[in-house]
This record gives sequence, C-alpha cells and structure tokens, in this order.
Amino acid sequence: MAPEPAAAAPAGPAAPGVPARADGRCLVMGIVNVTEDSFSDGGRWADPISAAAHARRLIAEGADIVDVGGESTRPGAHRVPEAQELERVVPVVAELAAGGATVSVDTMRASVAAAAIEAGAAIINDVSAGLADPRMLPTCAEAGVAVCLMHWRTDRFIGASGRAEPDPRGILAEVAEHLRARADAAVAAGVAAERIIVDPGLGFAKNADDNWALLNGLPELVAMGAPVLVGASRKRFAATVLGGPAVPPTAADPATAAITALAAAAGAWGVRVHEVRPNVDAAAVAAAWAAGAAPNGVAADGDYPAAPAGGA
Ligand code: PMM
Repeated sequence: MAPEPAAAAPAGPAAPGVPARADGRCLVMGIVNVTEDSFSDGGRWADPISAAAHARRLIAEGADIVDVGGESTRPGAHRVPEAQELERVVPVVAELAAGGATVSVDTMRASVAAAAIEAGAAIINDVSAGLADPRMLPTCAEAGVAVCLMHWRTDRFIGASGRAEPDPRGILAEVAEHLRARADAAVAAGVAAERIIVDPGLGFAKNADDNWALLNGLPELVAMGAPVLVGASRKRFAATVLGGPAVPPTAADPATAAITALAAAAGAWGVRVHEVRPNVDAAAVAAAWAAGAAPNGVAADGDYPAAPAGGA
C-alpha cells in the first residue's frame, strides 16, 4: 500500500472540532513516546531527534495524527519533572507541526499543554481527563484545541474524581458516567463540546475482562455522541487471545490490528497505536466493508476471471 502524504488530516464535515479524514474512516494515531520507561517502547525514542525521526516514519506509513508524550503512565512510573517533560516534548511537536503534521500531546500538565499548543499541537491528550491539573481544561479552552479525556480510576485523583472503588454496576457504566462527567467539566471550563474526544482508557487500572467488556460495549460509548479514541495497542489484555499475558508486548500487534478493524466498525473515531501500517490497513478494511465498495473507487479485476466463452 502506498504511504499517505505526511500532511494534516483535513477536517471532515461530521466532526468540525476535531481532526477527521475527508473519507470519514477511523483515524490512526501513531504513538511517539519520548520516554525511558513506557510500557512497550520506553527508551527507544527517548531523545527529541530520534523521536521526531520515528514520528516522521509513522506519518509516512499513514498516521493521521502523531501523539507525542514525555511522561510514562505505566504502573509504578514516577512523574517526570516538568522541565524534563517540556524538553522532551516541545521540540518534537514544533518540528512535526512545522512539517504539516497533526500533532497530539499526551500530558497531564497544563504548562506542557500550553507550550505544546504554542509549538503547534492540535490536540491535548490528557489521561487524567483534567483531574491531575486544574489548569488543564481552562488552558485547552482558551487555546481552542481539541482535548481527549480518558477514563482512569486511580488513587492519584481520588480527591478530584470522587471514585476510588470499582462501580458495582460494572465497568461500562462506570466509564460512561465518568466520561460524561469529565466532558461536562470540560464544557464548564469553556471547551467547545465539539472539540471533546473521549477514551475508555483500556489497561488503566482495568483487568482483561474489563477491557474486553469495554470493547464489547464500544457502540454504547460511541452513542454518547463524542468521538471515541481506543488505545489497545500492545496492552497486556490484547495478548490474552494468544493464550496468556507472558508474551512480549509486540506479540500483540496482530491482535491490535484486529481490534482496530472491529473498533472502526463499531464507530470509533480513532485508534492510538504503535505500529501504524497494519492499523491503517485494518481501518481501511472496516471502511470498505461498511461502504460495500472498494476504497477511493480503486478498480481491481477479480482474482479468478470468468473462463472465456467456450470454456478451457
Ligand atoms: N495509553 C497509554 C498512554 N496514553 N492515551 C490515551 N488517550 N489512551 C490510551 O489508551 C493511552 C494513552 C499507555 O500506553 P503506552 O505506554 O504504550 O503509550
């Protein structure tokens, strides 16, 4: 498959406030972790030069968005000092945005968000959904950028979120309610409703059953109305289809692509992935399947043409 151009995704009519593709297909967000210790790729692109090169590779493979993060959220990870997060993230964002890429920034700090927006970021991806830093939502509102609000039940934010224990009604009800509440908080802070993306937070304080239940319930989250981002890539639960979690995270890449196809078919706005190319293909398969037609009017003959008249 030919790589798509390294350009910003055009805004589609269905989602005026967030990036969208003109053809309406599920977006692929490539992950660029400028970190020492992220779950599957920590340390591989820990300096801005190799991170930007990696991001350019992902864009050449067809990523619609690149998500740049300077702080790992893996269990037990310590917070990175603010100055270090800024040093890791801002130069990468500036370079990619100057090249025309649509850049998202994975941060829980309003100061990092503000600097990244200044450098050209179009989306702030906050895994705390604005709970870690009270300035985050007002900062996004003032800048007029899109914001991704993710579900994460963690004692880091107990005071702010009010929930420390699982909801007895089940994970889907908990996630839906939390995302609705955080979206309301974002709107109250001045974020335009059409700029809000929500994310069930697969793998964040959730067991494998929780994650599969959330994917099973994805249509319900999509029906809430906001664009939904799904981050299953290389997470431990995805490897459960391989017979157990004791496999390297990259072994879950084929399962990730299958999840992408199914998530796209269920109406996901985007998927956040490490490996771009197979996920672009998976999203394209879902789009062609839904359309009942070849993508972009591509003509292709059948593999087994009809036998010539008279028979062979
Ligand atoms: N997962 C990780 C980090 N950031 N952001 C969003 N919106 N959704 C996710 O599922 C998500 C995220 C952790 O994965 P990584 O360490 O492999 O990047």
